[in-house]
Amino acid sequence: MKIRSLDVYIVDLPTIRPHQLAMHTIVSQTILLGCATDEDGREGWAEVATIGGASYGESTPEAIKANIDAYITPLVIGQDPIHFDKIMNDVSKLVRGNYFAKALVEGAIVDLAAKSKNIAAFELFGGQIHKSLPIAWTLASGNTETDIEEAQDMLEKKRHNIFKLKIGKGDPFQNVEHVRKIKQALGDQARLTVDVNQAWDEDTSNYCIASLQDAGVSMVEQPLQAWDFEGMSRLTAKFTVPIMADEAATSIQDVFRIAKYRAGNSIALKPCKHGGLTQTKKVAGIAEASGLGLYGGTMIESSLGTAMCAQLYATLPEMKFGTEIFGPLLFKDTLTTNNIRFENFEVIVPDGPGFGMEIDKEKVKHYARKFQSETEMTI
Ligand code: MUC
Ligand code: MG
Repeated sequence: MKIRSLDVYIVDLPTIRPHQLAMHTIVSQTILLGCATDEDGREGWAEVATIGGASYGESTPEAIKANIDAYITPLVIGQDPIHFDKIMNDVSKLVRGNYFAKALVEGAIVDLAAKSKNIAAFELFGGQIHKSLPIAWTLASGNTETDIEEAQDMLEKKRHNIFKLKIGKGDPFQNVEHVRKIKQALGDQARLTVDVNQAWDEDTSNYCIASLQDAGVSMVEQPLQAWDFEGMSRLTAKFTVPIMADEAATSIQDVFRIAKYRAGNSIALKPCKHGGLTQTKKVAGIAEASGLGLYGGTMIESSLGTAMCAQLYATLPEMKFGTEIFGPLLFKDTLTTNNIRFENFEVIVPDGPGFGMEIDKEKVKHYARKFQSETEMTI
């Protein structure tokens, strides 16, 4: 059975509260959905999410769609979806970079291939090792008291006991104070990590990470700019608190360099930034071989993108730092008719067919960008 069409939709989905990162505050998340169809009319769907236009990374939503439409779709039409790795290998010979675009295309093809065999997508990646995964929540309201109340509520509901604090916006010393207050309020009930999203230089990091370590933070994510491998290497050697590479850990070659130069002692996985699920497995292999701890990251995807992450992460032997695939819980609405289950501090891995999610086409039409006219939309 051959791939007949591949369509990409840009969707803006509102969040339940502003989500403040160092470089951008999300009130509406821009999501890309890819739909591949085969000659039987079967559909495969995938999702990648982007944060803050061009402020987080180079893959903007508009560029992802334009590059798929112009350069990737023509290479994919007429291929057999079960050959998803061969297809993406051929694509990579003619399309450089474009990791988010490749992840979206590969995901839609994988969903289609798995559905055509009536199996879960994780069966195509070696099978499911974990039925559920530990799940962190990100405290990012921009206000210390609100974050403390939110964390206490999550603990009471048994939803999360690991919290990632988004810092890096504003004065670094106030950032540290914010973390200290939250740690004091929560005590030993929860584990705290921080994500600086590249906002600090090395001097600031040296001073602030010492204080964060002292405050009992259990991991510091991407304090320096993504290109600063040497600085990350020095911080990793200096501190006992684990330093995690996120924005720096994209291609398999980047991850190999991180391993070789110890530019971080752990990495955040995200299928979108590695260029898809197959590439994510390769990244995990490099990490396993070199002793880098793994974290199941998110770009804050909705239910479909979260299912993709969960299904792939479920095939990896060990997630030393757990996961943070909380995306669906941050949105006011959902783009699927079914939803992901979160229970007892864990996310339950959905189990197929495909990624196990049913797209809600009315919702997709409702939230799709207005410049996409009804005639452009084939769903
Ligand atoms: C990031 O940089 O890790 C993940 C969770 C969150 O709140 O922001 C993202 C992106
Ligand atoms: Mg991060």
